[in-house]
Amino acid sequence: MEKRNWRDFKLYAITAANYHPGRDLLEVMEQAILGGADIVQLRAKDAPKEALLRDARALRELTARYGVPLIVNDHIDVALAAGADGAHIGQDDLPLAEARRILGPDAIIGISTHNLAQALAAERGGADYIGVGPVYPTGTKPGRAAVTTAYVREAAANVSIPWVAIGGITLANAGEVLAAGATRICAVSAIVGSERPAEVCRAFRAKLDAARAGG
Ligand code: TZP
Ligand code: MG
Repeated sequence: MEKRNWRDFKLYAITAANYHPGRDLLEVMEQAILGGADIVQLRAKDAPKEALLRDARALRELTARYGVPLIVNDHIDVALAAGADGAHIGQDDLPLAEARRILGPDAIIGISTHNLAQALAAERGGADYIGVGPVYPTGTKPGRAAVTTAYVREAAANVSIPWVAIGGITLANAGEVLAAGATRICAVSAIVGSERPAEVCRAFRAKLDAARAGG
C-alpha cells in the first residue's frame, strides 16, 4: 500500500498538558487521531527535557501505529532522539538552515509565521510547511497579537507550500477561517481541552472536508 503523503494533512492537533489535567496525554491524542487528526505535534513549553523526551517517545510509538506524522516543537534534539518526523520552530528559534542541517533533508520542518514576509522567507528558506497565525487571540500563545483572517487570505493567495491556520480556532469560528481560504486547521485548546477530543476532531474534519469538496 502506498504511504499517505503527509502534505495532504487537514487537521493538526497539538498537545498541551494544562488543558487536560488528570487525563493521560496518550489517551487524549489517540482520541484526537481516531477523530481524524492527521498530524500531531508535541508542544510542552515548560516541561523538563527528560519528561519531554519520555512523552516524545511514547507519542512516537502511538503515532507510528496510526501512520500519523509526529512533530516536536522547539526541541530539535528531542525530535532526533525520539525519531520524530520533524520539528516545528518559531521566528526566534534556531534558524531554519541550521535546523535543516541537523535534521536532514527528509525531516518535516515547520515554521510559525505572523505575516506574509515571514511566510515567503520560510518558503524560500526551504520550510516544508508554515503556521499562519494566531488568527484569533488565544491564551495558548499569550502576548502575540491576532493576525486575523486578513493574513489567512494573504496566505491563500500567495503561499505555495502547505500552510495551516492556527490560533484561537474553534468549531464556532472554523467556518470563517475556511471561508478565508484555509484548507488546513490546527488547534490546541479546542481539541485537547475538550472532554471529547474525538468528537471535536470529527466535527472539524466534517467542516474541512465540506469546504474542500466545495472548492
Ligand atoms: N502558534 C500560533 S497560535 C498558537 C501557536 C502554538 C496557539 C494555538 O492554540 P489554540 O489553543 O488552538 O488557540
Ligand atoms: Mg518555538
